[in-house]
Amino acid sequence: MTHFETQTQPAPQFTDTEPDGPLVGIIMGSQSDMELMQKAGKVLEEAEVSYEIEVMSAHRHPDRVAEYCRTAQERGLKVIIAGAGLSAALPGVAAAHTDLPVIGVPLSSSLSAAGGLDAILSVVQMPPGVPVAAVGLDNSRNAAHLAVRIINA
Ligand code: RP5
Repeated sequence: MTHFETQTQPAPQFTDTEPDGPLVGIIMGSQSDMELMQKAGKVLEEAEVSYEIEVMSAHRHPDRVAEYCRTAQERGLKVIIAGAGLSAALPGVAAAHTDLPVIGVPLSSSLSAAGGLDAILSVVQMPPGVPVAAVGLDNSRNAAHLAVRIINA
């Protein structure tokens, strides 16, 4: 039987980083996630860590997600925080397109199954080699705190 396993690659060296660009990218699957995900932005502001924030869905805008994540490192981002609800593919898809640390925030919504367990499992159950660090349901603030720790490590 053939065994496929993703290997972490050596970090590519970029020469055209934007030194004054944001360090954290906050992305989310829907505008309806914005209010919750802005709480991560507030934590980053308090920590004086620069960030950008944008709605892009793994299902509705797959090309935008791929382009954003593939260029994130060369633009100077250090961490991506990705929030999504329901079949929450965004954090995993982000991790598939970048070697940066990705922190997934499972979100609840009015359509959630089992109170948001659908999103929790979607974020947590990544295959070996494509890691996503998951925080608790709707806990975007912890994602920001973790991002700050990663940047300061
Ligand atoms: C997910 O579906 C989004 O992340 C959001 O949490 C949920 C509902 O999205 P909307 O139907 O409100 O756009 O993709």
